[in-house]
Amino acid sequence: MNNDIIVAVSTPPGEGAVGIVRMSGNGAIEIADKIFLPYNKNLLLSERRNFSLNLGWILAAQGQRIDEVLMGIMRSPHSYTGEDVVEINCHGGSAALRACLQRCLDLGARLAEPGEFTKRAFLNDRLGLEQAEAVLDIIRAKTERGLQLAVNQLSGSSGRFIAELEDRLLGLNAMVDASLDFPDEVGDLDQEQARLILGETVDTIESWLEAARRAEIYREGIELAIVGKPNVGKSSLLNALSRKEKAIVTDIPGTTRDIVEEYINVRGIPVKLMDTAGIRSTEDLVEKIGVEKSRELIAQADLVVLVLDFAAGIAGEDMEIFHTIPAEKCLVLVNKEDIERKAISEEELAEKFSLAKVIRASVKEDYGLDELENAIEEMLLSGTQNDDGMEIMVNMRQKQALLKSRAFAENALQQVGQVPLDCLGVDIWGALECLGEISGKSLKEEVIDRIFHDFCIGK
Ligand SMILES: Nc1nc2c(ncn2[C@@H]2O[C@H](COP(=O)(O)OP(=O)(O)OP(=O)(O)O)[C@@H](O)[C@H]2O)c(=O)[nH]1
Ligand SMILES: [Mg+2]
Repeated sequence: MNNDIIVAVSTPPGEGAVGIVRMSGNGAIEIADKIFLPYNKNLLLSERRNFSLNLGWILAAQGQRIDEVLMGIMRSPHSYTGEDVVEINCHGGSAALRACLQRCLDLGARLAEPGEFTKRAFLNDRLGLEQAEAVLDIIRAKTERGLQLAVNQLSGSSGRFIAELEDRLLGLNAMVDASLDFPDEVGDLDQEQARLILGETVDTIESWLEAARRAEIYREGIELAIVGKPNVGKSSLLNALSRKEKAIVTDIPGTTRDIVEEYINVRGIPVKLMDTAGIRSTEDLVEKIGVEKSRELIAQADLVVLVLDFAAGIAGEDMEIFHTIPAEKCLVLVNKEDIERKAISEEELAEKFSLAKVIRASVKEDYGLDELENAIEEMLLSGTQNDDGMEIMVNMRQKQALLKSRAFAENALQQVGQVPLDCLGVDIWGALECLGEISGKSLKEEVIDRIFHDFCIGK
């Protein structure tokens, strides 16, 4: 099915020092030979060493020089796709790249679909499906931590977890089959053993889903809304956390009227900060709309930092805002700790916010911000222990497969001893099949097509 030669520009559009045209398929090196004039004229690319880089010119159909390039040769099966691959390193302007691409197309290659190189790597057994998906996560990683998780995945860490699980379930399935087919020789199913295996399976999938929740935070990031009364220092906080002068800061209450957004990295978690209009009842139409938006943001955000002001004290409005924030996503930051005359006492804080995490800070003096970052990390990852060794990425598709697999395994666990063996076998097999969807062993072709369509062209 993979007999055609595919080609695409693999580098992003725009100017750059280098741009790469990538071509894969049997015959790709021969096409490259037809458009290439090497400096060492005596050697064809097809006669060159594997993994060699060859300097020369790309030629137009009439023989004019298009660009000086480096041709990289990777022969099947030792290439990304498992097929013959040529990577043409052009200069990174779009004209040279396009002309080079066109030459390959003219000579019989066809334009690759998004993700088709990686899809071929999967179909040629160079990558497991979960590894192929990790390639996408690597491309999209926003922080080093997210990248690390994706790289773990690419190196096959979750593949090993799956293989272990599958192994155990296959063993159990064999036990069931044996008791079914040779009851006289093997005897009845060892129910205790069966429960043990199924229980372990459910537990493993459970901790896997837990790791998934963690990984999702690192991959997708979270939204954090900064709310509070006017003039408490919300915009100053956004500027301090992002180390930019992004939002306008003045001592006039009501400075911020629209939502100001900025992306930061908190201990490897991509965080979208959203500074809002100070919340107060007002007759000013523009400010009113801003206040309304702030209320919407509280509902939408994953975390909300309520900023109070040591100089201003705690007013009814503060408590009103506080009560609109769901407890599990609320952090209270009491700002302007640097001022002498404080209008908020420790007793007041303890009494009014007994259940919330309260941080004393001075944005001006850069005090308390570390504690805030710690608290953000802690709240996001709370309840997800990090010591299960499962440093893996799990995407939506894989998560669905895990949930289905767990349901089958749980069902089987409950039914050991209660139902005929062949019924039990159906659930065990169901759990196995769902695991196979993660590795790609039991996936239909159209599903595979969909997965790779999320990729960019040239990857
Ligand atoms: N002393 C002191 N002043 C601060 C601190 N943080 C902010 N301020 C001052 O407080 C005033 C208001 O700061 P902003 O960041 O504009 O406050 P805001 O909450 O965004 O205000 P609105 O946009 O009007 O809702 C400015 O004059 C800041 O310089 C702090 O930690 N200590
Ligand atoms: Mg502001």
